[in-house]
Amino acid sequence: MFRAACNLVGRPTRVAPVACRTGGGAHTPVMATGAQFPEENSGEGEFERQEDAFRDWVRADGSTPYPPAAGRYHLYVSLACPWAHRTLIVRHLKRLESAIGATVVDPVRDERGWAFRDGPGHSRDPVNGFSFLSEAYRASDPRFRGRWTVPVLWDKQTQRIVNNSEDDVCRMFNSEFPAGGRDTPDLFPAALAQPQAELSALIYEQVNNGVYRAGFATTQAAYEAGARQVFATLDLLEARLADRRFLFGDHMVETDWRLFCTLVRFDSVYHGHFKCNVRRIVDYPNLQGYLRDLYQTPRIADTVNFDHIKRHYYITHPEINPTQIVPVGPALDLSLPHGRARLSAGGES
Ligand SMILES: N[C@@H](CCC(=O)N[C@@H](CS)C(=O)NCC(=O)O)C(=O)O
Repeated sequence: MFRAACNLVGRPTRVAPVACRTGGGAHTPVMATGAQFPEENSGEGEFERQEDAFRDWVRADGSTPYPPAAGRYHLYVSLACPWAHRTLIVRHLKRLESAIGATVVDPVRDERGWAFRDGPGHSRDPVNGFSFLSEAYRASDPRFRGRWTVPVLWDKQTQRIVNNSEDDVCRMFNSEFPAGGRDTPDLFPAALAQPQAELSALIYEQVNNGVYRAGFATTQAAYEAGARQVFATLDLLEARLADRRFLFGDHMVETDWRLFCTLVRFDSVYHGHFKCNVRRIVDYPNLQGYLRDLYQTPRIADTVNFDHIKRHYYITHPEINPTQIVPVGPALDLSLPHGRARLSAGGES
């Protein structure tokens, strides 16, 4: 099993000063333990995520070389990854499964990046026969030097990646592809555009990426700043959800699903592995009910794979968990009653 200090092929490990692990006060800089992703670590031990590199758009109006043809595009995802998970959820909610295929990678990633192999809940690549996701990146841009991330929206016709930003892919699935059913939800309603963009940005920064900023920090100060921000925002969201079923009222929008993708992983991996341990989601009554409510939305549970989630995080970040032992808990039951229907205009349902 891969246990090297650096998770990236040919990348030098940048050694940053790190504070003594005795608290967040006065620091005596000592040599850092290696960062999980050295090239995305600031001098202050903060994790600074790479930008998404492929940002072309599928457009229904013909303004790009990518029309929304059924069967033309394919999604490469990991069920462990919160960003990829959101694209899979939107694909489900918009009933695009038959128009857009999807292949799940092995949750355990090594220095070669995500791999396609047969196993429980993952498979070989039926579209291109790639062994590794890096092959899709290399085929699209031989000069690409970043991390080979999921999700990837692949175009079978031009044989290249159209887009690897989950935000873009979710918007395309919502609005550019003809939804596969009449009553699919609009996840980006025009009337909410501004407040939704603001809340989504907050949740991205402080929660979705906040847990990574805590987990991938290599100084005490950077960790504490990240972790405190996560809980300050969860506290705000707990209050917001006291009298609304979903973040914007009775109808779920994409922002709910971006929050869901972090909440559903929180008690299993972010609480322990990323040290976001002030509280668990089960300790927040409203967030816990809300998480169950979203989880119990038809067919969403099929997209949640705790085996992939736990094995990915605990095995794939050797800088954080060198033994690569995967914990047996926690015991979670997201199928219990959520008690949130009383908050809808229609009352119980
Ligand atoms: N596109 C996302 C990031 C996607 C991402 O980081 N995916 C992770 C998995 S959760 C990945 O594929 N990592 C591959 C690697 O680190 O080598 C964003 O910028 O917010």
